[in-house]
Amino acid sequence: MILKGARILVESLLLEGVDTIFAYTGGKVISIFDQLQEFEDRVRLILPRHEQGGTHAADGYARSTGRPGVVIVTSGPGATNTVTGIATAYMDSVPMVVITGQVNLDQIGSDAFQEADVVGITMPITKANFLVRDASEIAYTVKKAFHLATTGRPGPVVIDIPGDVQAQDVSFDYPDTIELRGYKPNMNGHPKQIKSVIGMLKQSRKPLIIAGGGVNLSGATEMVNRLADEKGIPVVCTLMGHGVMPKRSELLLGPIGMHGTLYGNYAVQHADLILALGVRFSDRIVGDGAGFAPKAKLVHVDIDPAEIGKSIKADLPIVGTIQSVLGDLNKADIPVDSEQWIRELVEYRSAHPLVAEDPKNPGGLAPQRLIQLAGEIFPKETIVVTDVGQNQMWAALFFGFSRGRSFLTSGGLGTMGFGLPAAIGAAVGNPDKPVLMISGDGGFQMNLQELATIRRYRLPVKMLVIDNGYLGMVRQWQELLFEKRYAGTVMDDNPDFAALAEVFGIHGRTLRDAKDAQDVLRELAECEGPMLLHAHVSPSANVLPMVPAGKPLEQVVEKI
Ligand SMILES: Cc1ncc(C[n+]2csc(CCOP(=O)(O)OP(=O)(O)O)c2C)c(N)n1
Repeated sequence: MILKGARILVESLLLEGVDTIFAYTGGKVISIFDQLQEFEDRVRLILPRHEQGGTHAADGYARSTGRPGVVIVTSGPGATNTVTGIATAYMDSVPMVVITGQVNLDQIGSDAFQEADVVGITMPITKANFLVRDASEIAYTVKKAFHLATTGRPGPVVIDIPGDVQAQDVSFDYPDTIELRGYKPNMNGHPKQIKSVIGMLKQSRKPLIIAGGGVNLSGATEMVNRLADEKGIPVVCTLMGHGVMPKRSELLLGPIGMHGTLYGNYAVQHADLILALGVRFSDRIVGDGAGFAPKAKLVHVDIDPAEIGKSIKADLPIVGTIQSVLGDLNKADIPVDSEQWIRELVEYRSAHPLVAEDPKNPGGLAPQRLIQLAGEIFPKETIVVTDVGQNQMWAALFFGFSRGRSFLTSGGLGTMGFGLPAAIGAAVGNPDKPVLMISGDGGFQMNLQELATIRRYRLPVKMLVIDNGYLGMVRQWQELLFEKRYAGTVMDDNPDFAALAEVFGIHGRTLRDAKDAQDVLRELAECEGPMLLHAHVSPSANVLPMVPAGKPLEQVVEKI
């Protein structure tokens, strides 16, 4: 069958099962859009208002559904606008395929109109990227891109297609298989290593599981739950590992690291055996590497061998999927003697609880309490999407998550402006689940043009904008380390976000008083369409406890 390159691309995407594409048009992708129009009944095209928004939306779609997000943008500025979104997905190992238009082959390198070296620019932030030089390569490249994006350690892949390649007529034949030399992710942990873990667990009196983003990405939450419950092993998580266990489980001790709970960090520092699952031990988790988990033997399970030993030395490295390793461990009869350890942790926890208030502003509207209330009011299947900053950490600490893929956040890159568009992607991919976006006043203003996208597709996203009049997380650092010199962090002249939502055709409400919080949050949870709640919270609230960067986990600041 002879087809044009643009048509081949679209047919290939359909054969990969793509039914949703986040796309923004332009000169070098018009022909692809034109072809997509013919398949309107099979592919939903979501048009954002900015390519960064579209890319974060595809990311939110992928994180929440487990299916790769697909993005199409034009050459030059269209492509460069996706860079932050691609880097965000790369840092958090999110499967994504980004298709960029490119200037014609003979114009490449000539500073042509809307030319940018996309392959060069995205090289360090993609799992792989390809410039397609002939239409006969399109089908194979698409097959390869989806395979790479979704297997092993997932990640974004870019396909750059020049305009004249899209117009070329060639014969179309979609490959059944591909052969990628040197690319063979190791799926199963070595039987000898599995035997060793079993032995180590039997001897341990203070075992601990650290669940990382890999647990969510690979859909292994149920398996971790089972292991923890059946063997009696307490669980802590990284920012990306939230949702690993039911929030009320006695075994769950919340997040660890810089913005972890006191009891989570205590567990790490006193454990004698740590089973780290899909964790990359970022500096935010480890603090001072030399003092991290000083008493524990470390078993590190990861699909990516490059992660093991990168920042923390593993006593027992296991390269494989969490499913395969936990499948083996769950089958094994392992008596773990951890009763006393669990009792110790429960006691420590009740002596050092999280406090959902701002001690500097008693009776004020504390953002911590607001988020805790939201966690009580919103249905348990809610997907929470945060922005970056204090709002993100308060959501992580106080909302309470019970299922995998229910907490979407930019962990690795820490991208302000992620929340709103990623919530759009989550809503597009999960029409049956409530989606709550929690954002700060600063981050919300980085991509608020996407309110128009919410309106256009009538996506029932609930938005909680936490306005503390500051770029709060940085203000917190200035309070702690720069003698309260609030350089460049004051935002006391924010717009009326509720009125702004109304301008976009979205219901908006304002909250100022703690006593109204319950009612207005209920309205947010129960209203049918999208709604924005602009909450004026206590400006002095801080994320506490916190471990300053590079310090051992014991050096906790409990009061600022
Ligand atoms: C794109 C981007 N620019 C700058 C930063 C640095 N940064 C991290 S948190 C933060 C403050 C966020 O303020 P806001 O959105 O109001 O949220 P809050 O911390 O008050 O909840 C800043 C500026 C960032 N993470 N991302």
